[in-house]
Amino acid sequence: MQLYSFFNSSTSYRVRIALALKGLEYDYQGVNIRVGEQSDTKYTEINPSRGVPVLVDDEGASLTQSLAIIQYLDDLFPEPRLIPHNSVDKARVLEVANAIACDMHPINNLRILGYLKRELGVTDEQKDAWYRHWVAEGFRALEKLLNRHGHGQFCFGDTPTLADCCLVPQVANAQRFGCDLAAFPKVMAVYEHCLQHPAFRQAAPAEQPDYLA
Ligand SMILES: N[C@@H](CCC(=O)N[C@@H](CS)C(=O)NCC(=O)O)C(=O)O
Repeated sequence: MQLYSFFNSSTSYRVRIALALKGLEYDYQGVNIRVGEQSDTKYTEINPSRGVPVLVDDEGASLTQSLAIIQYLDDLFPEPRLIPHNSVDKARVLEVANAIACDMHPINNLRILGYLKRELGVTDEQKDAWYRHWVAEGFRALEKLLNRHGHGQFCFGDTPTLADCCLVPQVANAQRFGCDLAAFPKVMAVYEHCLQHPAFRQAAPAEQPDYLA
């Protein structure tokens, strides 16, 4: 398999965690989204949405969208299972994953921040305020969800799920942007617990071949 990824892309990080949890090997193809490689003509043939990650499987099928990729991996390589079978458990895991992947990530994506600056002329301070505002909104909801329905040391239980694959990169991103996360102790406890797991450490930005300090 091949994974098109950027070291500090949170969506790539989600898939890297899933691959590491399942013990799957892959070729790492770095796409530097900081310099716009996601918009190179050759790459847009691979992903018309101009983003990472993309997974190319052993049969050559090219898949975009991190949650779809993780679901695909979970179907093909069910151990360890990241999306539970049981309907309620599955819905809880997807609830957290979607709160991050649909409500939080898209409005703070690189192209959105770039548009705010370039097209709407906001200052760096205003852009950072935008980022921090939506992170706080998102984590406020997540903190409540996890306190209500979470259990164990991961989001749900004593083994990681898709919810943890989404939570860790989102926290890492927020820390990179200097957000104060003290108001979200449950989110942070799950984050710290995940970081003790070897698969989460293997998937971390600093461990990737395209890492830039
Ligand atoms: N919903 C997509 C989002 C993919 C995406 O936009 N990834 C970001 C990196 S975290 C990206 O490539 N951004 C490039 C840009 O905004 O130009 C997924 O979950 O895979």
